[in-house]
Order: sequence, then structure tokens, then C-alpha cells
Amino acid sequence: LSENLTKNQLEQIEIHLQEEGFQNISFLPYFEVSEAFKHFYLKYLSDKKEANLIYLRNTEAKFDIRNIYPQTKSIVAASYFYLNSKTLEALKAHKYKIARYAWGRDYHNVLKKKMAKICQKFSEGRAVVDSTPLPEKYTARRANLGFIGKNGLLIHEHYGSFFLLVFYLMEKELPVDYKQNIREEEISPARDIEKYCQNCVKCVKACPTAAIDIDGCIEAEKCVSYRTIEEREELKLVKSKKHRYIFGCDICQVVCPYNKKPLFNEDDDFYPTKISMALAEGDFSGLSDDSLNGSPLKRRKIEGLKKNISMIT
Ligand code: B12
Ligand code: SF4
Ligand code: SF4
Repeated sequence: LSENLTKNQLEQIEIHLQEEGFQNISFLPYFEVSEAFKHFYLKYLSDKKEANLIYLRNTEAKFDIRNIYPQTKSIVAASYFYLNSKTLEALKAHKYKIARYAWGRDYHNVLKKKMAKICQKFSEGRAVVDSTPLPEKYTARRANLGFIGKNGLLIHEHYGSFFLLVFYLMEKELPVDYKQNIREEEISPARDIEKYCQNCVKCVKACPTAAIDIDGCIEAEKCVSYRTIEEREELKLVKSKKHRYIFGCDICQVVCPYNKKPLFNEDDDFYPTKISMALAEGDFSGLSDDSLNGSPLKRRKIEGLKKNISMIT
């Protein structure tokens, strides 16, 4: 028998998550993705925009959260802003650039722990950050955490887009009279783009590899983020404007007007480490793959990072 959470418990979750540094906390009842989303997503796949990210083709899991965690009755959605003063200093000081989220500790572990620590007190469940098929931007859009921009990212009208999405799939229902204020018919990337991006094409123009298609989807194979983090095979050459990114890419966010006054969060988990700073200088001395333990850079390994540098120099 499923037990409902109370309004007071939701308030408690929100307060505690805020204390842990989360922003824009929201609750959703379990839902099935809409036909409109399925259509959107299937078109993305038929346009082959997912490149070699084979796991994105698992639509069964993508379309139903219960295929990820069958006991899901409701969802906590929250954003975690990661921009901080030390990372900006490091970006200025070093030869090469690393995406702003990746200078410190691996956010998967850090944020899952932070989320679970709070939510577990109220319901059994599972913390989710990035590495499951959950369509996170769609879920967060339904939770009203931001809008979808031409660059394909979820953007908060006032705080910008330098945040990660974090979820907790709960085994308890929301209060019976809980009202969710988003109507699916009222959201879609096309509508968001029309309302919030309007005629702006800053990200489209600034993207070094022309990866942005202005419909809110990007072509993974062209994206520098994909090429510097995910690529496992030889990729076809793409024309690229000069850039200094050796892991990830923030260009389409840096130029976005919604990031003019981004929200800072001085969380030392996201502060640059000695190792990320050495790598941003192209200094590999004494480093092995093991030195990357606990860092998002581990995903690319030392050889991959060297290759990334060789591609831009
Ligand atoms: C695969 C992946 C990538 C790939 C492909 C990127 C892509 N745009 O699809 C690569 C490696 C290139 C990548 C790069 C980056 N990524 Co990434 N990535 C993912 C991952 C694992 C899956 C994304 C996916 O399924 N894409 C396919 C698209 C079609 O589906 P989607 O994500 O659900 O998004 C679309 C739909 O939801 C639709 N939509 C939304 N609402 C609605 C409503 C209706 C009615 C309809 C019809 C459609 C619709 O619009 C969205 C945009 O196209 C997610 C985590 C996750 N599990 O979701 C993180 C995620 C999207 N990545 C994230 C980040 C931070 C990045 C980078 C900024 C990292 C960096 N600095 O280098 C870059 C940004 C590149 C860019 N401009 O998008 C964050 C985004 C946070 C945010 N503010 O939006 C996520 C959510 C991870 C997280 N937990 O925080 N990523
Ligand atoms: S992350 Fe970089 S390469 Fe990818 S779409 Fe944005 S600007 Fe283009
Ligand atoms: S740069 Fe302009 S077009 Fe691109 S996401 Fe931001 S507001 Fe939209």
C-alpha cells in the first residue's frame, strides 16, 4: 500500500535541499511521457543526432521512468548551480579550457549523495544525476525548472544555465491535493524558443562547429563536448572555429544573454583541483589515469586528454 507524503514533508524536503545548495526545487507525480515528447525524441533519433551514444536509442527506458525504477510514485527535481569564483580565475589563468562543471570533484557522486541524504529521510527511492535514461531536461521542464533554449539546454530565466539537474525517484505519492502547475500542452522547445530566445542567435553563431540546429536539439557528433568527452572512435572531420576547450564546452552558454548575471555557488566540491589545473596547463608530468579518480576528467583518461590537446594545437 502506498503512503502519501504530507505538505509539511514536502516543505521540509525543500528547506533541507536548499540548505544543501540546491535551487528551484519542485515535485512531480509519476508521469508517462507525452505523445508529443515521443514524437520529438523519435525525430531526434531518426535525424541521427545522437551519434554513437547508443544508450540514447533505448526508447523503452527513455519513455517510462518506471523502467528505470519501477517503484517510482513521485519525483523530486532540483537544479544545482556550480559556477564559482575559483573556476573563473582558473579559466583565465590557464592555457586550455575545461568546462565549468568539470574542474572539481565528479558531480555524479557529490550530487547524488547530497540529494539522497535529504530525501531518504522521507521516502525510499533513488537519486538520479545524468547517468540513467531519464529524459532529464523534459522532466525538469515539466517541473518548471527553466525553459529550453536554442542551444538545447534548460535555462532559468533569472539565474542562467550553469546548473546540473538532480532528481530523486520516490516510492511515496505526493499529497492528494497537490497541484502541479504545468500543463504539458503549454510547453515545447518550439514555444520556449519563440517566447524566450526570440530572434537571438548568439549561441548558434558562436558554436565553433555549427552543432546547433535552432530547434533545441544539437548534433552530438559535431559538438565539442561530445568530441572531447564521449568520442570513442575516429570521427569525421568537422570545420571548427578556434577554441581552447580540452574537456567539454561552454561556449553556447557563455554567450547566452540569460547568463549575463549567472548564479554563483561557492561550493568547494566544484573548485579546481591541482590536477585539473595542471591539465589545463598541458602538464601531464607524474599523472596517470588513477590520478583522475574522483574527477569528471576520468571519463576521458590521460591518453584522451592528450589527444584533445593535440586536436586544438
Ligand atoms: C547525451 C547527453 C549529452 C550529449 C548530447 C547532448 C544533447 N543535447 O542531447 C553531449 C555529450 C553532446 C552532451 C553535452 C553537454 N551536456 Co549533456 N547530457 C546528455 C544526457 C545524458 C542525455 C541527453 C539526451 O537524452 N539528449 C537527447 C535529447 C533530444 O533529449 P533531452 O535531453 O530530453 O532534451 C530534449 C527534450 O527534452 C525536449 N523537450 C523538453 N521539454 C519538452 C516538452 C515537450 C512537450 C516536447 C515535445 C519536447 C521537450 O527538448 C530538449 C532539448 O532538445 C543528459 C542527462 C539525461 N539523462 O537526460 C545530459 C545533460 C543534458 N547534459 C548536461 C550538460 C551540463 C551538458 C554540457 C553543458 C556539458 C559541457 N559543459 O560540456 C554540454 C552541452 C551541450 C549542449 N549544448 O547541449 C546537463 C544539462 C543541464 C541544463 N542546464 O540543461 C544534463 C541534463 C545532465 C545533468 N544531469 O545535469 N550531453
Ligand atoms: S557545447 Fe560547444 S560545440 Fe556543443 S553546441 Fe554548445 S557551443 Fe557548440
Ligand atoms: S544564446 Fe540566445 S538563442 Fe541561444 S539559448 Fe541563449 S537566448 Fe536562446
